[in-house]
This record gives sequence, C-alpha cells and structure tokens, in this order.
Amino acid sequence: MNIAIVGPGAIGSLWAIKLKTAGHNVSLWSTSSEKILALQLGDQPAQQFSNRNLSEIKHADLILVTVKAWQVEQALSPLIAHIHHDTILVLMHNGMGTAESLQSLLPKNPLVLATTTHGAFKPSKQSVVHTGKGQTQLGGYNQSGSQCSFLESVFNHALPDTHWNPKIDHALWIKLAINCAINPLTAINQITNGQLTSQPYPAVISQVLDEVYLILRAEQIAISRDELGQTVDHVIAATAKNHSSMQQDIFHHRPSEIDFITGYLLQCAKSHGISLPKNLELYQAIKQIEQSWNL
Ligand code: KPL
Repeated sequence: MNIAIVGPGAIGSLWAIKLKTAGHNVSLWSTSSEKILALQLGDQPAQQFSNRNLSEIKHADLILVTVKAWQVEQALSPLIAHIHHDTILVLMHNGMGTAESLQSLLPKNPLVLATTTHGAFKPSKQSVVHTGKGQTQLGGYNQSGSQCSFLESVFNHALPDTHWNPKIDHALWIKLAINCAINPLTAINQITNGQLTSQPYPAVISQVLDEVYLILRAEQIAISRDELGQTVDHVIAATAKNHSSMQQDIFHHRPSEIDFITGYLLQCAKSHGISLPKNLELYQAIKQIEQSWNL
C-alpha cells in the first residue's frame, strides 16, 4: 500500500519503519523541510523516507495521523485539498474529540480510529527505540471506515498485536479513563506513574474514577467500577517507571493534551448534565500551569 505518516514522532516513526519493512511504500509528512528523512530503529540499518511530498499524499491509500490530538487539524489542513476521497485516514493519539472535526473536514473519506499501548521513544531526530511491546486496536468511525477491517492484517503483519475492534469507542473510552486518572496527577505533581501508588494519590484516583464511571455509564460503555479500577491499577504497575506523556509535556513547557482527555470528559459530562468536581479541579490546575508560561 501507499502509506503516508503525518507526524513522525516516536510512535509515528515506529510505525513508519515497521510498515516499510513489511513491504509498503511509506512516506512521511513532518515539520522538517528536508526532502528525505532517515529513521533508524534500535541498531538496525537506517531507512530513507520521502518527506513532505504532496504527490505521495495525493496517491496515498492510507494516511496514518500520529500527531498529538491538539495538532490534528493544524497538521492536516494544508493537505486537505490534496487528499483523495478514497484515502483511508487512521487517527492514532491519546484523547478523544478529533474525529468529529476531521469528519467535517473530509466527509467522504473512510475514517478509522486507533489506540496503541506500544511504547516508543525518539532519543534523536533519526533514531527510534521500541521501549515496550503492546497492542493496537483499530475500528471504524464512519460507515466507510467500518468496512476497513482488512487493515487488521496490514497493521498486524507490520507490528503485532493488532486487532480490529468493531466497538472501538469502548477501547477509546477505557484509554481515556486511564489517561484521566494518570496523566493530570503525574503532570501536576511531576512524578512517575508508579509514584501514584503512594499517599495521597490512590484516594484521589478513586475520586477521579468514580466521576469518570458516571460518564462511561451515560455513554453506555459496559465495564464495572471494579474492573475500571483494576484496569488503571494494572496500567500504573505496568508503566511504573514511565513518565506519562502529560508529565513530560508540562516538564518541557509544551502544550498538553488536557483538552482532549479531561477536557473531552468534562464536555461529555456537560451534555449529560453531570458535574465532575475532581476532574474539573485537575483540568483547571493543568490549564493554570500552561497559562503561567505566557505571563
Ligand atoms: O498513555 C499514557 C500516557 O503517558 O499518555 C499512559 C498509559 C498513562 C502511560 O504513561
């Protein structure tokens, strides 16, 4: 397939290398103005990719968008006029809420949503490290996207385990719940995920999840409150040494994904007429930190 990766950060670069190694024609669209970019996974030989080539965008069968949620519109708007209406768009990022706006920008294109637990790290512009093997789930957002289940074998062949999930909204909501519990607290307190098991955090996480659970129920996401707590505990244990993405963004004074994580949850809560005071407090604390950089 002709595949373009928009936003070759750590996860995008990992997929670029894996899909190219699997035999696809992979190009990149990054902010760098260089026409050719080299990427190297671990100690494997570097691979060369065409970069910012509009002809590759025009002929792409699939565009994998791996920028952060808040960058999706900005990254795709210069490309919209060049994207063929049959090109499949796959969104892979933390948080929710971007599919709605992308659907209105490209109403005819098949739209697929993805969530991954693979860990990747980019120590330099050229090199990528696969820090943790995980799972990827894909599922259709619109009707034509729902007909793209063949992508399971394309993605799984390049980087297992990948599954097609006809109920991708369920997987995305559970990932959102995990991010609501872990990301703001680790960012505000500048701690690792594992430090959330020390006092006073377990009680705060419990309050956050009680509120998230109200919205999961309102959205008819089938999971019990106990299972939700166990899922979050499991992720904290499995990623104990990690710094969450929001912890790193706040540390480096980069805009965080808060509007697409806790912000998205609060918007849904509002539409259901439900108030979530603990999540609102965490949302406002992150916003306050971000605003303090501009003072
Ligand atoms: O998705 C993550 C993130 O950091 O954004 C978790 C699962 C919390 C792992 O750190």
